[in-house]
Amino acid sequence: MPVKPYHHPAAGWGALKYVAINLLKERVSGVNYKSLFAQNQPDGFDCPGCAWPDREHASTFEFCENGVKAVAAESTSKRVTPDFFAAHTVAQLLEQSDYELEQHGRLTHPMVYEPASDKYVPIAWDDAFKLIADELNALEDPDQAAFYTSGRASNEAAFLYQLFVRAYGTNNFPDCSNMCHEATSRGLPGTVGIGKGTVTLDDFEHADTLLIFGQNPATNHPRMLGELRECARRGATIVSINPLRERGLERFTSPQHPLEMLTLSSTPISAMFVQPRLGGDLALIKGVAKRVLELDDRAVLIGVPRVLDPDFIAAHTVGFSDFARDLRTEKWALLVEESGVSREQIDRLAEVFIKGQRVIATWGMGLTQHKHSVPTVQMLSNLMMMRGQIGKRGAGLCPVRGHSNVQGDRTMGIEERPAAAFLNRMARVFGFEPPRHHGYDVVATIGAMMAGKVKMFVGLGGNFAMATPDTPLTFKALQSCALTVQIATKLNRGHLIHGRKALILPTLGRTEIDLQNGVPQGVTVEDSMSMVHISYGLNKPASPALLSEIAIVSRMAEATLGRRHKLKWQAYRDDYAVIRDDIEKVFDDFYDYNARVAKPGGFHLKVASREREWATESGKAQFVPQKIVLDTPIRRARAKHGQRLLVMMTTRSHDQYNTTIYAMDDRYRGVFGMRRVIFINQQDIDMLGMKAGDWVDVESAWDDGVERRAGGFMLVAYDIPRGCIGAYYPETNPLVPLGSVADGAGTPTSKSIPVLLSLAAAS
Ligand SMILES: Nc1nc2c(c(=O)[nH]1)N[C@H]1C(S)=C(S)[C@@H](COP(=O)(O)OP(=O)(O)OC[C@H]3O[C@@H](n4cnc5c(=O)[nH]c(N)nc54)[C@H](O)[C@@H]3O)O[C@H]1N2
Ligand SMILES: Nc1nc2c(c(=O)[nH]1)N[C@H]1C(S)=C(S)[C@@H](COP(=O)(O)OP(=O)(O)OC[C@H]3O[C@@H](n4cnc5c(=O)[nH]c(N)nc54)[C@H](O)[C@@H]3O)O[C@H]1N2
Ligand SMILES: [Mo]
Repeated sequence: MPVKPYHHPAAGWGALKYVAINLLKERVSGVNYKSLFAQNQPDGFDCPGCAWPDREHASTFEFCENGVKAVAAESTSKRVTPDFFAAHTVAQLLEQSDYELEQHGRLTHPMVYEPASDKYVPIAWDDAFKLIADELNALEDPDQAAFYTSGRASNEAAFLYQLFVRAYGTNNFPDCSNMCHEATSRGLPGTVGIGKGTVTLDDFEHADTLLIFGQNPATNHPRMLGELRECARRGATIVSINPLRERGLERFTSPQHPLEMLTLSSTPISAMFVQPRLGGDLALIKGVAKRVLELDDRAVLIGVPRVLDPDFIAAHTVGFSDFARDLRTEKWALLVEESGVSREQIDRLAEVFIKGQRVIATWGMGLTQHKHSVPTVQMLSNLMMMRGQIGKRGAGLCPVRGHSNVQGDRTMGIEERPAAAFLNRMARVFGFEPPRHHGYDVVATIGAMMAGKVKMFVGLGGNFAMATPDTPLTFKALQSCALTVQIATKLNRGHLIHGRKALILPTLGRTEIDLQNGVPQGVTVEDSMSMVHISYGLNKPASPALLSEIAIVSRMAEATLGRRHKLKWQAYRDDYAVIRDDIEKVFDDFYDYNARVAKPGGFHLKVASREREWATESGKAQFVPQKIVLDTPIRRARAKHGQRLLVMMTTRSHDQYNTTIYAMDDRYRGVFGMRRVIFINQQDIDMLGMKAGDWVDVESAWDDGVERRAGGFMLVAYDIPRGCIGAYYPETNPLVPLGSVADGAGTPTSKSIPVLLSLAAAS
C-alpha cells in the first residue's frame, strides 16, 4: 500500500536517513560533501533551499533536509551535454516525467532549437546574445517582450536585469512571487505601509504565542521548526491554523539535538489545531477580531483591564471606529459557516490570542493563494493591531517567503507596477527615462501571449510553463512566441515548451565558484526577515562553458542596447562590488552596501513598520474593514452542483521543490512512491459513493466554457474538512483557471479550485 500514516515525529531520523541515502547515492557521482557543510556559513553560500533566515549566518552547520536536497540537486555530477540533446528530440524528451527530466543533471552548454531536427543544438554564447538582441530590436514595441524572474536570482543579477529591461523599455516583469506572496506584498502596504514582515529571528526568542497560518514548515522551511521547537520548550503557545494537521506542527525531533535523536524523543509543537475550510481564514480571523472586541466591551463594562491596546490604537492607527463598527454588525452565523470553525473554537483562539503578550503571526501559501487573499492578509494585520502586536520585541507579522531571494528580487525593482519615486531615482542615477506605464505580471503575460501582444519571453530561472495555471493554455501561449529564452541550471519541461526560436542558456548555481578575471565574486540575497548577506560559491562549476547570471544579463544587455545608453555592463560583470555601488545609489537603505555585507551575518534592511513608522497615506497604521463576500465562484459552483462540488488546494509534497520533483514520497503525510493522490474526507468519499483507493478524474467547475481536466488520481481518506480536497502541484495546474486570481494581487487561486470528481475512465 503506497499510503500509510506517518506516526513518527517530523525531521529526526527520518530526515537523516533520507540524507544518508541521498549522500550515498550522490557519493558515486561525486557530490562535494564540503559544500553541504558550508551553506549559510559566514564565508559560504546562502542556502538555495528557502528564504527562512539562519542564526548569525550560523557558525555551526545547521542541519536541514530541504537545504541538503537543494544543494545535492545542484551539485550532482550528472550532465545534460550537447551529446544528450543530440540523442533526444524535444518530442521524445516531452514524453519523460518531470522527475526524469530533473534526474539528467546540470546543463552544460548554450543550446538553440533547430526545427528541422526537433533538437537543441549547441550555439556560441556570442551568437546566442546576437539572436536575442536581433529579436528584441525587431519588436515593434518593447512591451512585446516579457522578462520573468524566479526567486533564486541574486540581488545583483536582479538589479542588472531590471536595469537592462527598463533601459530596453518595458516594465513587463512577471515574477514567481506573483504566484506566491503577492497578496502579502499588496496587502500589507494598505495596513502597515510596507509589504514585508516585521520580525527577525530574535523576536522568536521572546514571543509567548505563535499563530502559524497555512504553512507546512517541516517540508518547506525545516529550519523554522528549530525555532518553533525552542519556543515550545520555553512554554510559548503555538497554534496551527491549517485544514491539515501537518505532522511537523504536531511533533518534531531536532536533528540539531543529538540527545533527542538518540532517545527517540521529540518535542510537541502545537498546543492547538484549528482546521478551517479552504479559504476560510478571512472569516476565521474576522471572528477572532469580533470576539476580541466583545471581550474588550465586557472588560470596559466591568472595569477590568482592557483587552484592546487603546494606547497603540490611539497613537499609531487610523480607522479603528469604522473597523469596529463593521465587526459589530457582522453575523456570527456567517463567520462560522464561512470559516468552517465552530463558535467555541473561534472563542478559544481569541482567548489564546489575548493571553499572548508577545504574539507572532506567520503565514504561507495557505493564506495567499485564494481569491480574497489580500483582504485576509489585511484582516490578520487588523487583528494584530488591535492589541499592538506589531513593532515590539517578540511580536509581529511574519510572512514566510519561499524562494531564497524572492524578497530581494522585489526589493531590487523586479516589479511590474514600479513606484514613481523609484523610477525617478533610476532616471537620475542612470540618465535614461524608464518606461512609466505598468507592465504585465504572470497571469497578464500569459493572456498577452495568447492575444499576440507578447512575442518574446526571457526566463531568469524558474519553470514558467509548469508553475503557472491552466497548463495546456499556457503551453500554447509560450509556443506562440517568436523566441523563448531560458536561463537555467537544470533541464525542465519549461525548456521543451518553446517558441518558434528557442535558447537554453546554462548558468552557475549559487553553490558554485564564480570567478571573474580570476577573482571569486560574491552575490547578495535578502531573506524573509530582511537580512541581507553575501554568498560565495564553493563548488567547481558544473561546466567550463557556464556563465554567471550577471554575465548573461549584462552581455544580453550590451548586445541589445549597444551604445544606446552609457551603462557600464563590462565593469559590472568584472566586479560585482560595482553593481552594489550602483544599487546603493538607487536605494538609500543600502548605504555602505559593500562594507555592510562584508561583515559576518550582513545587515538588517530597515523595515519601517518594525520601528512603528507607518509609510501609509495617513502616516499611521490603518485598520481596513473587510466584508465577507458572498458572491464567489466557489459559492456559485456549489449552488449549481450541490455538495458534490469540492474545493481543491494544490500543494507541495515532501520530495519536491516547486516544479522540481526530487523523488516520489510525501513522508509526513504518509504517501510513498506516488504523486497522483487526492486527500479527501472519508465522509465525502461516502457521499460520492466511492471508496478510498478508487481512481478518479478531476474536472474544474468553472464557467468560461473551457473544459479543464486532469485524470488518474487515487483517493486517500484524510483528516481534512468536509468539502475540501488536496492534491499536489504541478500535476494539478491544468485545473487552475487562468482567470481565477486573487483580487488586488493577481495570484492564481491555486488553493481554492472548485472541482468535481468522477471515477476514472480507465478504472
Ligand atoms: N522542500 C521544499 N521547500 C520549499 C518549496 C518546495 O516546493 N519544497 N517551495 C518554496 C516556496 S517557493 C514556497 S512559496 C514555500 C511554500 O511553503 P508553504 O507556504 O508551506 O506552501 P505549501 O506547501 O503550498 O503549503 C501550504 C500549507 O497551507 C495549508 N493550506 C492550504 N489552504 C489553506 C487555507 O485555505 N487556509 C489555511 N490556513 N491553510 C491552508 C496546506 O494544508 C499546507 O499545509 O516553500 C518554499 N520551500
Ligand atoms: N498549483 C500551484 N501552482 C503554484 C504553486 C502552488 O502552490 N500551487 N506555487 C507557486 C509558487 S509559491 C511559486 S514560487 C512558483 C515557482 O515557480 P518557479 O520559480 O518558476 O519554479 P521552480 O520550480 O522553483 O523553478 C525551478 C527551475 O529553476 C531553475 N533554477 C534553479 N536554480 C537556479 C539558479 O540558480 N539560476 C537559474 N537561472 N535557474 C535556476 C532550474 O532550471 C529549475 O528547473 O510556482 C507557483 N505555482
Ligand atoms: Mo513561492
